[in-house]
Amino acid sequence: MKTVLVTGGTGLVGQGIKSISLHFQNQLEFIFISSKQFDLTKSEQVEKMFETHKPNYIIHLAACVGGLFKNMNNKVEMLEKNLLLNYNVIHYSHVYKVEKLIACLSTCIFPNNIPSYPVTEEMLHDGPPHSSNDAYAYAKRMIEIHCKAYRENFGDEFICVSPTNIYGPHDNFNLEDGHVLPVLIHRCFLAKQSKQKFIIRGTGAPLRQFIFSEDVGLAIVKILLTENVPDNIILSVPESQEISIAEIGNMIAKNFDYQDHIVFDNSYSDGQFKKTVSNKRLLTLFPDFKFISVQDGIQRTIQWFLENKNIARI
Ligand code: NAP
Ligand code: GFB
Repeated sequence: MKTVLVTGGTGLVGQGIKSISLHFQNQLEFIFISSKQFDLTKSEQVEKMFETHKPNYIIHLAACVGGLFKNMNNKVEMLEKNLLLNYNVIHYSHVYKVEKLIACLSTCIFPNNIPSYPVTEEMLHDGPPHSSNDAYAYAKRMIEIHCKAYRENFGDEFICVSPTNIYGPHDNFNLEDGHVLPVLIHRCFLAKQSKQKFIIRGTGAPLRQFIFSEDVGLAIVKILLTENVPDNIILSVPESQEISIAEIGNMIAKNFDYQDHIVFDNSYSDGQFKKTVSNKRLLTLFPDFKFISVQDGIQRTIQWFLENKNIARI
């Protein structure tokens, strides 16, 4: 039985992996790590983590993560914490002879100005990312450079995945730091509770592809168990499922029966307008991969939030 250590195991994606891990219980023993056990920005704690668990595989999810406004307002923290913890995990994965490492990039780190969409994996370094999250983006891009260096110099199987906007149970619903989908769920809940307007920041025009956390978890574990995969794989729903922030807000409001109370506040930034990505490489690997629909995903996420709002990150 191979052991797979999941950094960031208590987060949105980590919990997504946990929810599908039973399907792989005959092949993998999962170890889910949180920052309370090991602070990965500290190299001595990373060494201790490897000494303690000696994992065969690493799924590296841990990161200082947030939505548009957290990225815009905390660039130094996003850069320094992510550079530190990514360096430590990748460096010591080599030192402790990890057989396979999968590290997480993101579709928001790709170049902002693309001559023609969709974005594909080869475009990663073809231009600067959107200014709203450039600090986070460059810290993430160094993961790809670092893994590539270990592949070229030592033949390590260190590869990356690039998820698009992820949502689901155990997300960060904090109104300032969270990503748009969980924030709009939380804000719509509060608006209805206090009979206030449901405010959606910006114009609502920007476009996104939203993927449910369990789909990301399943894709990552399937990639882990597949030999000779490409060194970077975008994890996204098809381009055809790209949706505007306004449409997402309306879908969320309809779940709360509150769609007549939506107001857009365009004094706030829209951030990146679009970042349409191709999932061709993923579907070439797994032609039968089925995605949970955004309608079902939103319903499940709202239900989780309502049942867990006392323990959720708000
Ligand atoms: P999340 O819910 O915020 O979880 C982040 C995880 O990282 C938490 O488990 C946290 O542990 C851990 N962590 C943070 N700082 C740490 C430290 N210093 N030492 C050890 N652990 C630390 O994030 P997520 O949404 O699951 O994201 C997982 C990965 O997917 C990240 O690499 C992110 O960049 C990437 N990604 C996310 C999205 C998205 O839309 N969410 C999209 C694309 C890519 P504690 O909870 O114990 O503090
Ligand atoms: O998920 P999000 O915060 O980040 O989405 P990105 C931002 C979009 O949602 C902008 C609109 O167009 C915002 O104008 N929006 C509307 C809101 N209301 C709100 C609100 O109350 N809060 C937030 N946050 N947005 C993410 C990166 O970029 O892309 C992540 O920040 C990750 O780290 C992900 O990499 C893939 O989609 O712009």
